[in-house]
Amino acid sequence: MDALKPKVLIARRAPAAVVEKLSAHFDVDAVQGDGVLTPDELLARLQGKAGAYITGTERITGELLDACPELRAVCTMSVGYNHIDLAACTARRVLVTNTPDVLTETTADFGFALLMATARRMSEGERLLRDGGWKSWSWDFLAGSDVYSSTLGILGMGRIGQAIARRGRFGFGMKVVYHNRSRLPAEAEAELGARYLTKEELLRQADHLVLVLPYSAQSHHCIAAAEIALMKPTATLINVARGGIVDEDALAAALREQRIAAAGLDVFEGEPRVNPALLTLPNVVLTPHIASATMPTRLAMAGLAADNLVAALTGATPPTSLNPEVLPL
Ligand code: 8YV
Repeated sequence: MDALKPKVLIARRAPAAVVEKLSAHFDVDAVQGDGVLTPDELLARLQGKAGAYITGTERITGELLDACPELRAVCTMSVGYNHIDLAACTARRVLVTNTPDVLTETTADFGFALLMATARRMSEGERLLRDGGWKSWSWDFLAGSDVYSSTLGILGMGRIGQAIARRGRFGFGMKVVYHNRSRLPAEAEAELGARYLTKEELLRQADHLVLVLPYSAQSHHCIAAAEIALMKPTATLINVARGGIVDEDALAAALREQRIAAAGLDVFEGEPRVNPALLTLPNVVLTPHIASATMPTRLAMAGLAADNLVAALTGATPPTSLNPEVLPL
């Protein structure tokens, strides 16, 4: 304990280097173990804290902020910040940071890997082999869909979307089409060879549709029954963004009736719970929210979140603030 140092909470088990770095500046209360604090536990642990080092599992609401008036900075080790009420933070002069850029390429690698695994039925094939179901060969045995030279659709053309587009265009000769809230500048479209479409046209044209858009009230269930109905029966749907973007019941029904060919999902509406309807389907590849999970990337994310917190509470400019209008302490 150091009465002079500001107090901060590390809300999840973090790399030793992060605890060390933060301990050099702050009086650190570090949660041990991998359990997630309940909202009440989080509120209790945040009492008297000036800073919170969190991940995507801790919800920061206006109500919580009102109950933690000393809180000045919330730094999340994630690029997504749908778990933080940014407007409520800004209104209360609480600085908020996230961890963009450092995970872009790693997440794009995984998005593409999930696309490949889904289109080429890799999980289905492995399950069949392990279960002793590989007895012979037939011309259409586990025949999937082509990735090379097909049409890659990207919904949400931010940093990660563009990194996936590059993989598709330059690595696999794919035609890239996209939809985004705002259209990319002409030079960026030319560099990626990407064509802007309406959301409806994107759904109609994509052979493989990758979801990489931020989650918000506006994007909640933006892929539901009506949208899936526009997709090709041979199409695959890949989600590496947030589970709530897809209506999972509608998706499960479409996969069951083979109205689309397959889906690859790294994110789910009720994580870590997975909709039971998805678990029984052969034509869906399911992974436990690991798109950014390489050791170098996770360490980079953790380090950036720590740098942000140090800056926010020591009067420096945090590298990746989400509300730069809130000045550091
Ligand atoms: C993280 C993510 O694994 O950065 C994000 O937004 O979804 C993932 O990279 C997770 O949210 C950890 O906080």
